[in-house]
Amino acid sequence: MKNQIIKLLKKSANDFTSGQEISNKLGVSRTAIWKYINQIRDDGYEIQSIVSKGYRIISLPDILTLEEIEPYLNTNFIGRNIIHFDSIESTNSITKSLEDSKESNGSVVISEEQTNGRGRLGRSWISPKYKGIWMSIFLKPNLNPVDAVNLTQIAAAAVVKATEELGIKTLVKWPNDIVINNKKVCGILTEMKAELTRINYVVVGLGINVNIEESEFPEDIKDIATSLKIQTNSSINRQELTARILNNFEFLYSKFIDQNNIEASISICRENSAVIGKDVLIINREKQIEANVIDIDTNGRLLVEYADGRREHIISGEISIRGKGKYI
Ligand code: BT5
Repeated sequence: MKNQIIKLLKKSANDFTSGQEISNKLGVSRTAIWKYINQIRDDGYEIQSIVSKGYRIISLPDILTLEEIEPYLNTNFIGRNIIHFDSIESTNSITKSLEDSKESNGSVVISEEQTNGRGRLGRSWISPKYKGIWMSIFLKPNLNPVDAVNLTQIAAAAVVKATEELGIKTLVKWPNDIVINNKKVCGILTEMKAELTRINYVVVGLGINVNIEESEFPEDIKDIATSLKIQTNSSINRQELTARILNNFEFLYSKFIDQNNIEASISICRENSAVIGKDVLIINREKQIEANVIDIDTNGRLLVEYADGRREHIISGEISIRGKGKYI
């Protein structure tokens, strides 16, 4: 009901909409409307009310609800159901609970902040309130579990395309980071529940540092983390960026699922790679080995060459890029 009232008020833009009109159109009492209006105000909408005229919206909040993202969204199923939180431990963790809901394929969980945001291997992800996009896409793909790694590449490609549409060049640091000037602006955490040959569900978690200020990063990640705002010197519309990521994600995901085409995503990751041609350290558990990155192959694996000339295709892992005298 709240969303329907917001929609109605938005329609009449600067004009007032009377309580009677809302009541007639939505079939609820004027007292109930007054209660909903107060809840809508609590969500951050500024609403003027004049007894003889009714209600009108004065300003919209910077929040990532479906209502605010929808004007930019052109998907069929990704993000058409958005579960929005003000604050939550981790969007990836809560998304897993959608497993039993039938309509959940393509649902998206977004929180304005995460109190226990998660990275890979038990690491943590800093997620300050209203400053980023902390979201998880729930999927039930008919895929072999080994192909699920490609969903990270699809997500990375979607982020690169979406930022490009806003005039911001980002690069993919294989396999799950998006960087600008060698600093991390986005991390992706793909998790799944599967049997040997069948996926039950996949959760693709994306953390994008949008309007975080330099001073808001904790000391230990200051040198490796950045935000779109720091890099462009301007605030970015989170609602538009969220929708653009979801739009690109659906396009590339559908290509993969319906046409078995992963090349569309891989070629975006290849053309916008932060690692091809670079000397890197490949970090696997405790072991680190130097290599030169040759390419990303048609399956999304990293093709590297070691000092002894031996080549290898790497499926997943972590790498550091050689900077001036050190690895970053
Ligand atoms: C990642 O892990 O890069 C995956 C991050 C995924 C976060 C999203 S947010 C929505 C969804 N819900 C979740 O709970 N998670 C997902 P990894 O490659 O392990 O990188 C983690 C490391 O990045 C940390 O150990 C820090 O060094 C650094 N880090 C933490 N917060 C950061 C931030 N906001 N920006 C840049 N770097 C960060």
